[in-house]
Amino acid sequence: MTRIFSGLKPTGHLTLGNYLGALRRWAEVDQHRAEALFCVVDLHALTVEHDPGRVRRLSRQTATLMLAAGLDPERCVLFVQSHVDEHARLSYLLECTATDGELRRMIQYKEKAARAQTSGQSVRLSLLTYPVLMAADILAYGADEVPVGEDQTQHVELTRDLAVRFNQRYGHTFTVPRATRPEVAARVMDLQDPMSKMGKSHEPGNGIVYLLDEADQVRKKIMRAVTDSGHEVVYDRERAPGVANLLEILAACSGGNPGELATVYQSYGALKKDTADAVVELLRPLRERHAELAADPGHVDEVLSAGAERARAMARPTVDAAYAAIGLLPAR
Ligand code: AQP
Repeated sequence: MTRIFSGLKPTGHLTLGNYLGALRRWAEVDQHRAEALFCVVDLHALTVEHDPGRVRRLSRQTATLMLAAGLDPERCVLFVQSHVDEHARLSYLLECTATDGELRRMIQYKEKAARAQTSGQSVRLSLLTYPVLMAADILAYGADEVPVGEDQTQHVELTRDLAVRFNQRYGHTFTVPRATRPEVAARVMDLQDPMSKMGKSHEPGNGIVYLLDEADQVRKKIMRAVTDSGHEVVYDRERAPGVANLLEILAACSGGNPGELATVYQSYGALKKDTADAVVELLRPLRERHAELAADPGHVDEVLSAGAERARAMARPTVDAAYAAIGLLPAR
């Protein structure tokens, strides 16, 4: 059976981009067709300046939202990365497989390092090695597929390179995974700056729709979205990125096609109104279920504890095999 792995970083409140680009498909499709592991990748949240209490709160909130979105612990393994030591154990071996040059070429590293420097912060070494830990997350479980949004494709490519290199040098140990992407909304853009993606760790503002926003806030943000200088509703990511973003969001919510939807609208106002309605309706059940689950944090913790136990048992044989293959003396 196909095995899949994916995760969410607790670096901020989850956004509409995280939902449309990742979480919704995990819940609606992936957990039903494969042996699936979904993880709150909390170690990745430490690669940038962070508040310890906030990371802890966001980790539980992220797990709660994953359950609220429909991830079912009977169908998939849901857990927190730092609860399973195998991720960090394997990451070191992969650091001994990756090169400095290939990590410095990662686009996310360049963008986040530049952002840290602009705000006067030093760049943590873990920001550079982050894709190696991500490779360990995936390879430890022998995942065949990694469902991610567009921004993570380069990291999955690196994971493939490391797996192939390790296998060639030390003998076959890892499954070589591939990235899979949603057909629409693989990259939801910021509503106020449609040239940059809607990111959960970005400065909060009207450009970002959070999954836990009240319906009124969602409506206000979408109605205020930056559109383009013309009046015609066309689907053109290059020349009309603001309108294209709204069409993609609407298509993702309603199951339509952005190009075809463009022909339906005569004005930006009508497009915004329908998009706002569609997003509010999409998020309503998720917010309601989140409220129920958040009232019982003990239940969420039990799910995470059982998930970590299952994940550990799945990862350990592969990580032990990698330790042996690379030349380390087994502990007795
Ligand atoms: N704007 C987006 N559109 C579509 N998909 C998106 N994803 C993130 N933003 C968008 C997908 O959501 C998953 C979350 O991955 P992550 O938590 O590791 O964070 P990320 O990819 O770095 O995205 P964020 O939310 O922008 O986090 P920050 O701001 O901390 O960097 C991935 O599958 C991602 O593709």
